[in-house]
Amino acid sequence: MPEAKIELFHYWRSSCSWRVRWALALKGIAYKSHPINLLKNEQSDLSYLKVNPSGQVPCIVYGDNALSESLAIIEWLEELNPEPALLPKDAWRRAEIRSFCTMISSGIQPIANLRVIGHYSTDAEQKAEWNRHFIDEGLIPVETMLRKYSGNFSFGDDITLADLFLIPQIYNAHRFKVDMSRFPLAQQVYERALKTAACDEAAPHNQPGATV
Ligand SMILES: N[C@@H](CCC(=O)N[C@@H](CS)C(=O)NCC(=O)O)C(=O)O
Repeated sequence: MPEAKIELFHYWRSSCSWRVRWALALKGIAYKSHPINLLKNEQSDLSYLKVNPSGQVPCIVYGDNALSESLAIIEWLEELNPEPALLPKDAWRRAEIRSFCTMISSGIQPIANLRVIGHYSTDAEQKAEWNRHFIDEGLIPVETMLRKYSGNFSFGDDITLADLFLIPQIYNAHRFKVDMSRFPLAQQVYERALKTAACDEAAPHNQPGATV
């Protein structure tokens, strides 16, 4: 367990924040919550930029230090509290899981980020169509990987890092009305994961400020 208390800056509906909240819940690590309202542009407040110059969530503060980027945060949590393990012992399988996560964290999520779609259009339906298009396209290789690796969850029958990245992305796919009948394995894993306690605890509807 960490000696200092972890502080988490996050937004209830942010998929990247959900990844970190889920890892914290799985590893039983308590944290102090600092909601940052992205719709009120609080991520651009000077006070927050002093914590995280990238002006994005999530970010954690631990003692005198701050750490951004969900993958780096989760891998640090994994080293701090190795159980339950989010990555398997086999080095090649770990690399495959990281590859899967990166398809989502680099290939899908950034294209649908608020600052990207806000620059593209101010029209709500145009923005939704943009998200729908890129999430749909990005899920094609994800579903192909699931065909090879999935069991009850993305990689086999245990929750791994891969699920922490997949499930929040599928939540957003539903939000933007992606046709999930095209991605049956992703949908099955999503439904199963939502029933697990740690995933639910970290889910958007259980966060401060949630409006759904
Ligand atoms: N690569 C970063 C991405 C962080 C990110 O894009 N966060 C979004 C919410 S999911 C955000 O803060 N968006 C605010 C904005 O676009 O201004 C991570 O994995 O933590």
